Amino acid sequence: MKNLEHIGIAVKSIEASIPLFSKLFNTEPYKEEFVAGEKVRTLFFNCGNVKIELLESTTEDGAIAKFIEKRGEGIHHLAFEVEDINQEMQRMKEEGFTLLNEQPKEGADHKLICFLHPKTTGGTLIELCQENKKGS
Ligand code: CMX
Repeated sequence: MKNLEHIGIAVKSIEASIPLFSKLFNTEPYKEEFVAGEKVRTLFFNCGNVKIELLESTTEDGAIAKFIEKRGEGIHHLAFEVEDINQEMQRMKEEGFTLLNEQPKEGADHKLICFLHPKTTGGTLIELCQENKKGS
């Protein structure tokens, strides 16, 4: 793993959350993106070297909607950048972590991503991500 790339925060409404997070980070969001495969709207803030990704569900049965229903709004995942996502996924698998997707998939912000099940990572949903050169 190279570095913490972003922190995902689940919110009920991105629109309603903008004033709070703009005040908190003392900056405006710089990008909004709809990720069809994940059924989420995302909004990004820069905070030093780390991005903050607000996540709003676009469906009632999506991962973010389910998370908020069970745990409320708040930190949803930590995303770590890796050099070679296929290699890191293989390593994680061999170490006994449960991958939530067997192949890297396309995430927000031109990234190839893979999630690890929180039950195998001590309770935190971890995302591996790598720049998707093809998609950028
Ligand atoms: N962090 C920590 N724990 C979490 C969690 C999260 N984000 N989401 C769910 N859990 C917990 C549940 O509360 C549950 O705990 P208990 O058994 O103690 O109640 C446990 O994990 C397992 O729950 P589950 O019923 O097996 O699975 P869910 O249907 O709740 O799904 C998860 C959980 C992580 C497998 C699913 O959300 C997933 O596949 N996530 C990956 C994709 C994703 O999160 N996409 C949205 C973001 C996309 C983006 O960033 O662009």
